[in-house]
Amino acid sequence: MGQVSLARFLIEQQRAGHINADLRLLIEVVARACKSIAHAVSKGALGGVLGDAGTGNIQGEAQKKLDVLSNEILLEANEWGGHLAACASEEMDHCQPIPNAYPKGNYLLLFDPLDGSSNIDVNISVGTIFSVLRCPDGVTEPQDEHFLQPGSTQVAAGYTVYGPSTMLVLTVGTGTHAFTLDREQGSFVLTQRDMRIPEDTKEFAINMSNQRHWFEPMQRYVGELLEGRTGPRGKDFNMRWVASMVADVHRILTRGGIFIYPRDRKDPDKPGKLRLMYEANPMSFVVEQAGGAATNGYERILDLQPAQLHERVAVFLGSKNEVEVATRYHREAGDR
Ligand code: P6P
Repeated sequence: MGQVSLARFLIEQQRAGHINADLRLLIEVVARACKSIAHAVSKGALGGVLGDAGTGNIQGEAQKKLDVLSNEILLEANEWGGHLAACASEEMDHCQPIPNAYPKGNYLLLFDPLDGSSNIDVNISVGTIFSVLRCPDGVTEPQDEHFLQPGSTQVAAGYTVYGPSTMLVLTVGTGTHAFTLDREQGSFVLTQRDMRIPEDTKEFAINMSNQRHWFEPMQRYVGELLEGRTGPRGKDFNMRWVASMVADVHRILTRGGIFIYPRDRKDPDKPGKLRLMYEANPMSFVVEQAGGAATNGYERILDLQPAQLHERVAVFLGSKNEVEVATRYHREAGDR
């Protein structure tokens, strides 16, 4: 059988009854926007889009020119996506209703247009993360609160990693599948159907420079990883930290591992650094559909009820058995 394009894969999913035509169109629109972002990112310094934009996002973080450009590409793409009721971006303070969608608007789209963008100026992989929710029945002018649905209600999620190759990884609830951008044809081609994360691992991903700020369960858990075969875990571990969640998660989807961004004492009232709606929920859906697990150190991320559009959360995700070990340390400690 010849190559399966993303378009053909989505038609397969629609014929099987897993998605409808509106959701198929929405995913194709997002994929097309990611192709445009890939083109802009690949130009690097030649595109005149590196460096800071001189603006800040709602998190108070400096925006890169490519953050702003990627956000504009995704917003514009969904203006004529036609089946969106509204979209929300990590780069925008509030959600943005899509005027031409009423009353067809069936879906809410959330995205982090360029995650890990602090790496863009040093030519390290970055990515776009997206999440699709249903628009609640009868809502024709969605507001922020209509986006506040648990991650378990997502109907689609995924990311595009702009690396040595550009890859789009997608789930619509029927497994996690990887597509590689064929630049000659300008289309995403299915290169891995049904990705599976190994249940055990010898590789962890964390920013060790925060160690002195961790609560006791983290100190104990990571301390035992570092003891290697001489310690209670009985095996040596390797460490990787790209500081671009899309790149770290893609590695874990491909060969296993555990990604950790815990809450810590630096800001004890903040539950974590990563955004629940734009990073943790979509990545947790992708990881679980590949046989992995994702918790906030205590409970399943996809079960969390969001209270705010831009709320943050601690993240432990990846190889199922390792995530269970790390989560058990926190539950036993009980330090909520
Ligand atoms: P740190 C990027 O800013 C990001 O949101 C994720 O992509 C990444 O995993 C994390 O933050 C990196 O955080 O503190 O190591 O720079």
